[in-house]
Amino acid sequence: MNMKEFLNFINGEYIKNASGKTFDNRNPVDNSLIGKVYEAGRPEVNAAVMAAQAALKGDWGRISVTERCKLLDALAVEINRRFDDFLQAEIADTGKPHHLASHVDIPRGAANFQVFIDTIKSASTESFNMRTPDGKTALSYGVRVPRGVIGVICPWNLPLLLMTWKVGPALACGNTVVVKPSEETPATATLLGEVMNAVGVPKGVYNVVHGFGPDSAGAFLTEHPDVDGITFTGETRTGTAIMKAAAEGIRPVSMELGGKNAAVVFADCDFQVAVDTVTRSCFENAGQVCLGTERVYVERPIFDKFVAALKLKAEAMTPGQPFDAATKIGPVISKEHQAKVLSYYAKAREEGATVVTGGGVPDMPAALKDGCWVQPTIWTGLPETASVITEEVFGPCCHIAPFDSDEEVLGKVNTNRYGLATAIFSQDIGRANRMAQGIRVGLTWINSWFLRDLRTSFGGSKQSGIGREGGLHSFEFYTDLRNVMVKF
Ligand code: NAD
Ligand code: 6OD
Repeated sequence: MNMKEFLNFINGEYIKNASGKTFDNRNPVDNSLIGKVYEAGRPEVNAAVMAAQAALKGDWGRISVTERCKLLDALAVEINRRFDDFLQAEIADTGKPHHLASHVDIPRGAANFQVFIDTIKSASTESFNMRTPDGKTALSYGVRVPRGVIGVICPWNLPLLLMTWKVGPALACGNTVVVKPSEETPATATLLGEVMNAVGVPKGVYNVVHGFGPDSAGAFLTEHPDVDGITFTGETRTGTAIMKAAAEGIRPVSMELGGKNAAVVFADCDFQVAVDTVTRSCFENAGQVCLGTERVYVERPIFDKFVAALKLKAEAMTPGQPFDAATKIGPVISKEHQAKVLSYYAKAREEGATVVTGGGVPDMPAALKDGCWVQPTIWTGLPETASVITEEVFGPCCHIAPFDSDEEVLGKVNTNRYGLATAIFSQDIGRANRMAQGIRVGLTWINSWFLRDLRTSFGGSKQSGIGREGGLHSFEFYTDLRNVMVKF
């Protein structure tokens, strides 16, 4: 296989770096080398930010909303035309099954540009008339202007989807961006540069710098004084470091952070819907979805039946090659993450869990033995203070506990520092809605999970984030709202 090179994309051109420093990009399916990535140092990050600042003052700053929207549409069309290139790149970086990448990651990567077209075209602002003390009139109105250069820092779990979820609205609002993809998944952000050039997005509007966090491209970007705002998706601890960097110069942040999400399954649920959906919310993308469930609370009358049914589902999650139709689950992202997930599996045992299924590494064929595999895992019997009930594992695992009353389960669900998402299963819609309104999270699904309407708000409460993205909510971060008062 040809060794690939992942270059930085700055001012419309692919460039290496001044330092000559590279790092490996590996395929988590078998840990094979995909290629080398050129790490951006301060000179490259500075060049990217300067290019983004210049683009704001150039053609991009002058084009109309209609022209911007035509480009957004063209981006979506071109991503779909090159669907297979994006698919191959995303799958090589993440090892995720073909059915998942082709139904979720890549289509959403395109949709994230299209969905903001209607929103930006119809976005309005306030205006008020008033009488002045001297008997004249004053009209006061709001104008939204682009915030400027946006630093976009992304994770590895849904690389194209989560990156375009920020770049789409940022460009719709007239900003320019410097993207720092995860060091684990550099491919699709790099490829998107070709798409930008192909459809005629002006140079400097979209830039990509590769590297790590501290003392690398991530920190150089977030510390850069000419970055006007930072949007971040990733771990809460990293978000804290980025907020500290953003405090210098009082730059605004948008934070999509970690979660420790619960599912609440009432005895009156549609049992099959609950089992099928919780299977997805626990194990899809090998449990590496920020919205995924790691705590399941089941009403006592159906507890044993539910545990048995989820066990069967977990055991049917066949691991394997992404393009094999029988594959239901891929590897986790890296050897480092595999070790982290397995350390939680060990902790759960030490803390007294009953291992219902899984708990280790699956037996894989020789060609995949070096991959980053972990078994889908279910525990019961732990106290609410156990590590795997309080801390985010970000792997294919969950603890299942019984409950006896709405108050009890509400208390347990809310006793966590995170507040990202919940899934509730009940056929009593009143009860499910009362529960939903009492849970301190940004997102609740009733009888479903990860069902998205991109016009609505997305984001976390408590330590799961700051701000909301999606639809008009994205404009709160990606624009600066100014007020003009005219006296006449
Ligand atoms: P991470 O925080 O380790 O890394 C995310 C990005 O931040 C990477 O690009 C990394 O290089 C960069 N980074 C790390 N340290 C930095 C620093 N000091 N300065 C600037 N950049 C820095 O997260 P991850 O492991 O890539 O992703 C998994 C985490 O992301 C989980 O906690 C998950 O819950 C969370 N996540 C949240 C959402 C959401 O919408 N709330 C979505 C996806 C993932
Ligand atoms: O669907 C989305 O817009 C979104 N941001 C999903 C996040 C998933 C987290 O892993």
